[in-house]
Amino acid sequence: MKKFLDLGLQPLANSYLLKKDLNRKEKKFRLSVGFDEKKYLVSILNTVPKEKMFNENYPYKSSESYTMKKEFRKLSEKIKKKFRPNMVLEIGSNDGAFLKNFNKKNIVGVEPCRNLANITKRKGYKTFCEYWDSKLAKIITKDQKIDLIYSANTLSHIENYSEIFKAVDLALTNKGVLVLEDPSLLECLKNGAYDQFYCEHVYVFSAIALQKIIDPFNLEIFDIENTRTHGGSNRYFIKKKNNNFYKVSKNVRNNISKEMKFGLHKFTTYKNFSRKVVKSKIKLNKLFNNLLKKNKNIIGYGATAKSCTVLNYCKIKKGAIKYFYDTTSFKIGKYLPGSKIEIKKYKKLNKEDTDIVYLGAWNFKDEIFKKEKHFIKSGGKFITHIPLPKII
Ligand code: JHZ
Repeated sequence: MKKFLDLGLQPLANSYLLKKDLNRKEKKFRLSVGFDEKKYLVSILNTVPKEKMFNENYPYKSSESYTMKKEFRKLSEKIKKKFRPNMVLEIGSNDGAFLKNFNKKNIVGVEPCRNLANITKRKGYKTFCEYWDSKLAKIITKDQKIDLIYSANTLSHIENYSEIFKAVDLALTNKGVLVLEDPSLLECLKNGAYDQFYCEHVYVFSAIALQKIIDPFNLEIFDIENTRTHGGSNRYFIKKKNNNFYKVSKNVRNNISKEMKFGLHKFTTYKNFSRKVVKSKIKLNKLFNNLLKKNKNIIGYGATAKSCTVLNYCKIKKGAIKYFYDTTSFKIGKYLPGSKIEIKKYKKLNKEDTDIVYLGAWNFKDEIFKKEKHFIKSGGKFITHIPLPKII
């Protein structure tokens, strides 16, 4: 693994602080990112034990976003029509935003964060509050194997992907399909989205890397869809190699050639990216400093895990952002890790309260701009660092 990017000392991205803990020293780890030239795999170099991140205090809820709910609804309709699965399983079912589109008899969730698994259980969906592995796969499929396994924004969080694919092979019927969805490395590099790297994102995948890592598990990608969620993601459709029911689509070849053309197989591409990241940091600081000189009242919108990387890496001046607005119940009243900026319950933006808003949830820009059209009409502005720091 060759290191190409150093994002400094970082706290755990989703460890929001209570007011009483503000003076306590936070545990930090070095966030650096590397490239494996054999596997074409990009990953962070110091990993954090999963139990420290995915436990009963996990704050992120998929159901909080209109965009995600809409995407899950659309995808589940497509899955039902195209694959007609009798039994579906979701790895990392969070608070049930995807599960809820299926009949309770036909789907099962796996979610290690107890607070989230409990929400789904309360909705009446069978959910195993465990980490997905071969042992659990055997228990779940004792009587019936799975026709379709779905997992969004989860594989990139799991260091030991071998165990995941072993368990998938055990659980899936021979004609079964695995659908994986994660941020696209190509989009991440194109957008300068270095904030896709934080403790939870052990990997940011490309199609060329995923193809290599699933090969030893008798699995192959037969289709890829590019989606706009989370700043540009890939949805991979995967089957067992000896399943001739599905033909390999030309989308696979097209995605791979796009990635090779961009140079995702070459270390120099990543070194160039890291130079751009350093420039982005300098520019973002300049932008904040200029606004503060003009006494602008700046707040943040969307206290994302990604914001943790940006605020701590760029060392944004204390007090530069007065507070963040967020809709997530688990985050409200707490403080962002590292920067210790307060998170307040979301209120519609108003020019009287703020001049300019830092877009922490830049990946939901369209949804947010629609919601805040009055603020925008009245001259309200946003700061974004994607693809480069600027005011919009
Ligand atoms: P969002 C999390 O990352 C963590 P984050 C995790 N590691 C991951 O991979 C992705 O999710 C999938 C708020 N918001 O989705 C809600 C508003 O307040 O970009 C969320 O706190 N108002 C699992 O945290 C945050 O922004 C709004 O109108 O980087 C969005 O977080 C909208 C749209 C969002 O993920």
